[in-house]
Amino acid sequence: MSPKKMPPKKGGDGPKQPPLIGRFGTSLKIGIVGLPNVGKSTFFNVLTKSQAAAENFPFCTIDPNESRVPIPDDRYDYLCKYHKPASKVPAFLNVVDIAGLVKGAHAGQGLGNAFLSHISACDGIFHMTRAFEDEDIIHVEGNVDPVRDIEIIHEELRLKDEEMIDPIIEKLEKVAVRGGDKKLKPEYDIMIKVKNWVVEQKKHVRYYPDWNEKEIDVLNKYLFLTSKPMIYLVNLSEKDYIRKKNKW
Ligand SMILES: Nc1nc2c(ncn2[C@@H]2O[C@H](COP(=O)(O)OP(=O)(O)OP(=O)(O)O)[C@@H](O)[C@H]2O)c(=O)[nH]1
Ligand SMILES: [Mg+2]
Repeated sequence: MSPKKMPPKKGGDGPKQPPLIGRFGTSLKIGIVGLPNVGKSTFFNVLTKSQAAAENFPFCTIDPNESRVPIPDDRYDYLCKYHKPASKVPAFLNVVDIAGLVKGAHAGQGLGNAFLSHISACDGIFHMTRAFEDEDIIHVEGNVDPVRDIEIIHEELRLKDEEMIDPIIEKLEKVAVRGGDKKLKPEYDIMIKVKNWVVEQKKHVRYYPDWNEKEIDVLNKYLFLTSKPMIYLVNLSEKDYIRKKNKW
C-alpha cells in the first residue's frame, strides 16, 4: 500500500478533509452585506450588542462598524472545567457591518468601490435581504422583492471578480506565455479556467463542483469575492417569523 492510501491512524486526524477555499485561521471575520436600508446595522447591533447608527435612510453606514463576538461552545466550557487550563482563549468572530451595495456598485454607483476592500478582508459573508413590508422604510429598488435583491448583490460581487480577473491574466500572460516562465504556466491555465467559469458562464467561484488542490492554492492567492462562503439572512417581520411563513 502506498503511503497515500494508508488508512488514517487510530486517534489521528481522521480522513483527509477536502481542501477549502479561503485562508482560515483562529481569527475569522464575517461581513454583513446587502442592499442599503435592509437592516444590516440593526442586525449587527443585536448580534454584537453595539450601538451603530441604524436609521431609515439608504447609506446610513459609510465606514464599516466592527465588533468581536465570543462564540459560545459547550464543548469549550466542558474542556475548561475538566482541564482547568492556566489561560482560556475562547473562539471569537469578528463581525463587520459594511455599507449597502446597489446595482452598479462595482462600477462606482452608490458608495462605489470602497466596499470591495471591506468585503475582500472578510473570510465569509452574511448576506442580508429584506422580506419585511413597511411602507415607511425606504427600499432603494422601490418595492420589496428579496429574490431580485439577492440577485443584484450576487451580480455585483461577480462583476467585481470579473474586473479583477483580466489584469491577473494579462500579467501572467506576459511572464508565463510570452516570457516563457514555465513555473507560472499552471497558474495561468488555472486563471483561464476561473475566467471561463466566472466571466463566460457567469457563475460564482464557490459553486464550481470540484476545484482541485492546485486550483484552490491559486484561488486562495486572489481571494475572489464569489469564493467566500455565504450565509443568507432573511429579515422578516416578527409575525411572519412566528407563523414560519412569508409571501416570498
Ligand atoms: N419594519 C421593520 N423595520 C426594520 C427592520 N429591520 C430594520 N428596520 C429599519 O430599517 C431602517 C434601516 O435599518 P439599518 O439597520 O440602518 O439598515 P442597513 O442595511 O444597515 O442600511 P445602510 O447602512 O443604509 O446600508 C431602520 O430604520 C431600521 O429601524 C424590520 O425587521 N422591520
Ligand atoms: Mg447600516
